[in-house]
Amino acid sequence: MTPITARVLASSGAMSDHALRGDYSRAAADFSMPQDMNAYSAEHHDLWRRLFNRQVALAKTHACQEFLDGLKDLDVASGVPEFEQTNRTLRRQTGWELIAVPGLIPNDAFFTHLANRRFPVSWWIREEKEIDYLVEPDVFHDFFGHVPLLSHPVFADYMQVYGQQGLAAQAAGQVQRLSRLYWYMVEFGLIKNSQGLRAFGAGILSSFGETRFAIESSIPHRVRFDLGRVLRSEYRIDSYQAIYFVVESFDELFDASRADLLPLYDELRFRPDIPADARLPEDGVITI
Ligand code: HBI
Ligand code: FE
Repeated sequence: MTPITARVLASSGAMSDHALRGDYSRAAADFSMPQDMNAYSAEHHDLWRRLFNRQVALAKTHACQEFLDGLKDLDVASGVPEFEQTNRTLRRQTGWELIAVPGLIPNDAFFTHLANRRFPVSWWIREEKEIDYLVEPDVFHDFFGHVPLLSHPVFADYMQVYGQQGLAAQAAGQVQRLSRLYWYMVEFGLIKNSQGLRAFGAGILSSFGETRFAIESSIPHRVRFDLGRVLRSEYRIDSYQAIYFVVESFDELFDASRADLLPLYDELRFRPDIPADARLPEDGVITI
């Protein structure tokens, strides 16, 4: 395992102990790299189209309107998208831009990019046999899952604040607790509004199985968003979530999370972590 891989694994925390797939040797110091459109074969574009068409069909009934609105502007049904093409629109909409990266990158690089409105997108696409599940984020997870909401002003602001909070959390030794906010909201967040219960998390919306599970199944625990509960809640990286947190609006997520979290870390310092499958009496249970 090369030193860089060990560093990424050690810092990202969320990854189990396996070598990363990307070729990190070609990335710059900030882990960005050129997206080589010639690197995608006809099979890769065909795989993108099948993944895209399957998820778009499901998103119509399972994703929040803000995600659908963002997706509509992207025009990426025909194959693996060219990030620079998307950037021309995205920069104009919310000042965000996509950068190609080899895969998961160390927290400090990740937070620094987000704090500067740069979203890291893994350039490679999964293999056929991984169509339903893969451990590391590929271009379909990062682009289809995360990019549509970067055109939504409140969510775009929230993602930049998260990057700034990440850098502050590193200085305070609180990255593990902060990373749960990203995990449970940016990756696996649900929203319940006049439309009903809908998904906005990228980890949900880029997965056929988890999109249906998160919205339709009676198995998971769904609770009202509570910042302290999220920061203390452990999570699973290799199965559907045991718990999903539900906001009523992105304003709620932004308002609750934009405050300086340092006092909250201190308040929670001696409160133990909560197991992923725990159901607490004070949980605001959301029924479907
Ligand atoms: N790197 N490329 C990439 N994408 C992520 O989503 C990502 C990452 N590194 C760290 C990370 N996410 C999370 O562990 C942070 O929220 C801490
Ligand atoms: Fe993600």
